[in-house]
Amino acid sequence: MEKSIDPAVNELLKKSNGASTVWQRAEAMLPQCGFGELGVCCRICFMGPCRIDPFGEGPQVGVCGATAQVIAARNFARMIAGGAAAHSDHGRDVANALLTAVENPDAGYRIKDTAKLYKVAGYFNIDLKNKKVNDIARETAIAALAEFGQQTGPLRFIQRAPQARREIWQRLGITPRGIDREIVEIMHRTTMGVDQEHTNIMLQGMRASLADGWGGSMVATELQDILFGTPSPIRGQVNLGVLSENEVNIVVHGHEPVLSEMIVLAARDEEMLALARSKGAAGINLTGICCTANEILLRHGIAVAGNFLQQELAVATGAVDAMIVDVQCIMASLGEFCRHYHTKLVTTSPKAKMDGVTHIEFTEHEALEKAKEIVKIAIENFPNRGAVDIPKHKMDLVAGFSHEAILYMLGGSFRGSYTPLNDNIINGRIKGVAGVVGCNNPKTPHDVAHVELVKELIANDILVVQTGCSGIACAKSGLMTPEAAVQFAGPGLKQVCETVGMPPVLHSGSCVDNSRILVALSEMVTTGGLGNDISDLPVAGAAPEWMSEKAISIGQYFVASGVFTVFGVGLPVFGSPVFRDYLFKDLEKLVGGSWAMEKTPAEMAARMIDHIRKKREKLGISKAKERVLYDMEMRRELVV
Ligand code: NFS
Ligand code: SF4
Repeated sequence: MEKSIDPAVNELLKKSNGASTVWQRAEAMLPQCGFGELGVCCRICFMGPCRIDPFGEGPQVGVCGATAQVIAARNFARMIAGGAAAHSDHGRDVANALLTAVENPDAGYRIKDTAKLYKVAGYFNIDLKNKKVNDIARETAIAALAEFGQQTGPLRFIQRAPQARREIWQRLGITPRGIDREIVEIMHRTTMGVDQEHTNIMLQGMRASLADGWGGSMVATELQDILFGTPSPIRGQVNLGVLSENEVNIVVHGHEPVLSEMIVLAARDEEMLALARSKGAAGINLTGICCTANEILLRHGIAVAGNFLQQELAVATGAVDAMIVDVQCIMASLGEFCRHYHTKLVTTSPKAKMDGVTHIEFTEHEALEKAKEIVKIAIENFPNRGAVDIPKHKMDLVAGFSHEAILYMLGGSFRGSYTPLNDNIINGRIKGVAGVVGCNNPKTPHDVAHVELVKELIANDILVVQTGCSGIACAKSGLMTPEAAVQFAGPGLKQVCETVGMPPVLHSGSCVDNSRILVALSEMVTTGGLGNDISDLPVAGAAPEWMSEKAISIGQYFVASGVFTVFGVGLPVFGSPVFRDYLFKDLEKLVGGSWAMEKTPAEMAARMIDHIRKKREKLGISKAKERVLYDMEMRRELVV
């Protein structure tokens, strides 16, 4: 079987020049440790490492007496902590950049979306009267930063959730208090000899995940919109074919637009362009990998070179003059990989260095200056290019579906509203909405599950909203063009897409932008007609090819927000039937959402479609209503 559904990947894999790829290393790793894969390996203290025998023959408790469910729950909660920390620390950097924009205009940051600033300031109870934009921005940045170290809650953005949802969190005692506090408390409760009840461990797991989705990630998304603009529909291109033969290719890879936005400015700078021409290049071609690519795609229409599993292959084209990385999802192999080609790899974050790799520290205060310094490295490296092998494959897409964009697209710019969406769900043209998100994983053929799952969903009249590497996967397969509705969508969804002129699959951004989906779901509840909580909505979530701790945090905050969420590949919980059943069954009684795991896209789709059907039945919108013509008899009965 081919490694990927993407021909660009399969082509480049055939011609490796000695640098090992993620697929080769994955194969060399087989067989992988079964205890770890099942979630029942513990190395939290040094009486261990301990493992539970899933066949019931060997040890059933660790040296300290920890059961399988305690070990699995602690591991799971720690994954949430890792993921929530990553998203939230990103949010913190954005808040710092907003503060920098106010205090040091020379740094290069500007406030782009004042309407959003006023709105966000409102959530922080900042008085807007008689204040300058800069003062409001300063107060907003300081208030956002305070959310991280806050000791008593609730986090301010929690107020955006439907009341019924907030009451559930209140009752369970899982309303997040402070972003950092919830993450630290997981680490405390899961260290040796503290919380020994899987249900109680997971209450904190849920609270920390909510501090991510409705906290750190939402701070990142909203403040990025203030600084760099709220996305609206924009055309772009995707896949390795976007690399240029005759221009300087710069690939930004990682997550924080605080860096990539400045590279965008620097790459368009006249002085830089002139320098590029002086080296024989026709210009500067900026593209991206992973979520930082999604960020600049949504705001500038800048091309995406690929998703997570394509990072090495971008270098293997021989056409990348510099790859600029910041934080998260950057493979440790890149340093060695780039040594096989002319590509200059540059790390930029004080939090993320790599052995033997050039480091240019990017600071918010000298943002634009540093960005130019980095762009210069790429330009200087252009003449060193050897043979170039750029696959032809690339695809058009329309991206930029922020919650606000969906609002205006459906309701018109003067009366933005979710009413048309809700109406179309109620009348059954659209059966429901699915969020399909997350990573790639070499354990499963690249992009296959994303594309097949999403095709199945839209064929069943389910509108799909995407973020992250999953969004890039479906964009490459042509699912994010308005024409895709005609080709792939069911009759009802097709009709809606054609009327509005939108694709059946909406790209909403990076992984922190999953917070946009939370806001959209809340808006659907508020708009009315679909119940009074997120758990009443005919919606479902999926991460078909996940690999990162961040995906677990995202999955958990969707579940804790009331959404049925199915993961592919596997989940490290199957070594404890008790903990597995807790996630897959018991949670639904607590929070109205639950986890599931299915190996194939067909099974994932079936579970999601079934869930959406059940929710429609419960809402009483499952059957098409027949129009009844009242006769005199019936009218009389109505009056009585
Ligand atoms: Ni999300 Fe984005 Fe991709 Fe997975 Fe990594 S880039 S933050 S974690 S691999 S989707
Ligand atoms: Fe083993 Fe318990 Fe230590 Fe974990 S905490 S390594 S189960 S002794």
